[in-house]
Amino acid sequence: MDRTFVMVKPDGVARGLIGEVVGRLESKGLKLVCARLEKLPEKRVMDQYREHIEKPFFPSLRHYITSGPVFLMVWEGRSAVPVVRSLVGATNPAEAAPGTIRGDYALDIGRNVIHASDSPESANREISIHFTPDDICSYKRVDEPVLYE
Ligand code: D4T
Repeated sequence: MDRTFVMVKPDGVARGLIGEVVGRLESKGLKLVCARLEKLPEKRVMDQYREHIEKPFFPSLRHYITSGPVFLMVWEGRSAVPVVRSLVGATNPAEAAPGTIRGDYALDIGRNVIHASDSPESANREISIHFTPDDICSYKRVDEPVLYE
């Protein structure tokens, strides 16, 4: 099974959207295998957003992402990376389709509620920034036999 890293950002946590996000991914059939609520330390912000460090929006992104707790998760399921990206919607909520998380719950690219890995390689990298292998839980969902052919 594939894994992806998902983070409800400080705006999503402050707006009480953790349950909505978790509910949507659970309803899809994905399995939550790890989660933690915390304020991100500076070092992990730099690791998480390393490709954006030189970008003009990085200072405000860094300030905002450490402004309150985030909810970090690992989700498991077939094609978990593209499946979660499609549920999350376009980076700019103004362009995100209705029915997606950003399409339904956000207006501003700098307050877009959620992050999800954009490739299996990013997922592995991001999971290892925030979690150790021992943090990942292994269990069966009772609906697994009917979720997959
Ligand atoms: P994340 O990484 O949050 O899932 O977003 P995306 O993968 O969809 O988009 P991204 O990497 O291009 O952007 C990372 C992060 O920076 C914020 N951002 C982005 C911003 O505040 N202003 C901007 O102009 C851009 C491009 C939003 C997401």
